[in-house]
Amino acid sequence: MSWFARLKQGLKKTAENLSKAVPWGGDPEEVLEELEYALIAADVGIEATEEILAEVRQSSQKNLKEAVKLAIMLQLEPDERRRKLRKLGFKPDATKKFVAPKGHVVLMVGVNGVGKTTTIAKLGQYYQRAGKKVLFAAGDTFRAAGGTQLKVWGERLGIPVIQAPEGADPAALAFDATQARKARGHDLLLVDTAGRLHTKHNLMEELKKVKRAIGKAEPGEPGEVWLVMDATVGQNGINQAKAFHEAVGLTGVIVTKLDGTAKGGVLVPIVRALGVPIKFIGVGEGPEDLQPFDAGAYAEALLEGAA
Ligand SMILES: Nc1nc2c(ncn2[C@@H]2O[C@H](COP(=O)(O)OP(=O)(O)OP(=O)(O)O)[C@@H](O)[C@H]2O)c(=O)[nH]1
Ligand SMILES: [Mg+2]
Repeated sequence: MSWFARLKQGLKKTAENLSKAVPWGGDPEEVLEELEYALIAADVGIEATEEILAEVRQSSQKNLKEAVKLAIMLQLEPDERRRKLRKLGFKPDATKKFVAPKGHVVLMVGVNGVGKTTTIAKLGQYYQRAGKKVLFAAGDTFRAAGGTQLKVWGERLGIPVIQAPEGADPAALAFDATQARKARGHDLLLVDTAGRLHTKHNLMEELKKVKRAIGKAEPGEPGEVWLVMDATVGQNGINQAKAFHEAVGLTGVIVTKLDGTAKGGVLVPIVRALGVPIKFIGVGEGPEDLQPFDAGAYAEALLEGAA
């Protein structure tokens, strides 16, 4: 299956509402009314939905579907690109783009069960295929199974894993792993952390300490702090995301489990609330199901996805 076919397959549940419930080709006002409900049902959020409708109404594009694709894409792009895109019109870029991390250490954070550990494994494979020498740090020292899970992935992929005994200080492990990366000459260190609720003060403090420890071992690192979010939680995940952003300063978001939800529009309010780009999306459990995020391909898949 091609990359784009996989994306369409993964976004099918969300795309179904947008392409089926909306009477494309009918009376434009009726189309926009149905579109409004469909976008809200997809968890795009009321504010963004209103902006999308206003953008479509102002558009010189006669084809409503194309105008909607551009409006969705504009919601997800950084400001400078947004201005350019508005001039250019909708040109989906369904080519796979490479996501180059800043620096050498990526810290992965998020609440329990969102997909952090499996995403690290998938990212490990992604960067390995791009020719990078990857190292994992099993920073989930909270549960013995957390470290073992990453160890198994590491063995399968041929990626070494820095581990510590259950209950060990995750900040000490992160410090150790960051030094080891430099000493061993690996290009990229992916640091796993135990899942935690954003409301648990001591656990959020622990996360800050992990980040500081990485910076002590190597100034300027971690170059990236990525929050993993579960799309099935929809807009309820936004307050969680804000709390993580406040605590550790996110540089990117990875949204997983888009295949399991009709709320795939949630990417829009996430970007609005955090002002942080989406780096990858997960559209299934397989390693190929983690894809670099491309707003154009996403908008295209949402509007053309469901058969
Ligand atoms: N369907 C689907 N499942 C996914 C996706 N990403 C991850 N998962 C599944 O989500 C489950 C939990 O994944 P983990 O990686 O263990 O989650 P975690 O965030 O590390 O969990 P904790 O360490 O307990 O906080 C696994 O069964 C994964 O296969 C996705 O994009 N789609
Ligand atoms: Mg985990």
